[in-house]
Amino acid sequence: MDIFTRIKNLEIQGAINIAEHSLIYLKGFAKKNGFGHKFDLECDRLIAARPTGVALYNVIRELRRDKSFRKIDELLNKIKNNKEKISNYGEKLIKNNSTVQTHCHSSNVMDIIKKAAENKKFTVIADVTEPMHQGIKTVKELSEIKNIEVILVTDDAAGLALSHPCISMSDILILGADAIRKDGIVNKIGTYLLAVAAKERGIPFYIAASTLKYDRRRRLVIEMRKPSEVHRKIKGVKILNPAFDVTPWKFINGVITEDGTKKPEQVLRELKQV
Ligand code: RUB
Repeated sequence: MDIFTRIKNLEIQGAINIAEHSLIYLKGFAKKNGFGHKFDLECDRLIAARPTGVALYNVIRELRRDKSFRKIDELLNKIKNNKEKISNYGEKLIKNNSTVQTHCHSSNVMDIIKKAAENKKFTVIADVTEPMHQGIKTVKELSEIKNIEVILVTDDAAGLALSHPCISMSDILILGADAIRKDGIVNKIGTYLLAVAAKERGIPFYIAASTLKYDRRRRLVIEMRKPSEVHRKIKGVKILNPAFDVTPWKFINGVITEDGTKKPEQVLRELKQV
């Protein structure tokens, strides 16, 4: 199966994984075909496969300024080092005996949780994440880690974890991001609802994402996925299946980046710089 299909069908999922796999693919492509016109077309096809994923767009833009194997390796190293730094900063936010809540599957969040579990015991609540159930990937991966109690809930129950101890009250939410924009954080559908509920309960809401996800593009394209992921056809009903939503900054306490945890004002200032 080609990489475009693997991105589309979520076999390769998560913004930073998509950027990483794409770079590895482009390295192989350039070895066979060089860095000419065909290479440019391949870059365009990759960007179109995940329009919301700005890390993919940003690394390809940087690569196009210096089309070389050296640049590809430099970008791959940057992705790896950023992940490591984010996990070191993020793990400090997780306290011993606390409860962390997340949504979907973010490799940055997973790294933070795994790092924190090296010397702390805590609970992680994850929701299923309808309609494609990436939350299952999250809990399966976490079930292998000692020191963590893992709880899976439905998306509809996720709000209860913020308001009632029958699940285990969340102390903090940490989610990933596909894009960091002036208007807010773009992430898996459902993020916005969780952020609103967290604000209402006064529970800190953090995003873990590298500055490679700064999105200065004017237009935001929200990917509409297949209606069949939601339900089979119902006569007279239009089924919409947006894959991402936008959470405004007022709901976000901070962004855990490779440079440390930044307040929204700082991120907004940096987004203005080119
Ligand atoms: C995944 C998702 C993740 C972000 C960040 O959606 O929304 O939270 O992509 O992930 P999908 P990461 O499963 O549709 O790709 O931290 O790994 O970049």
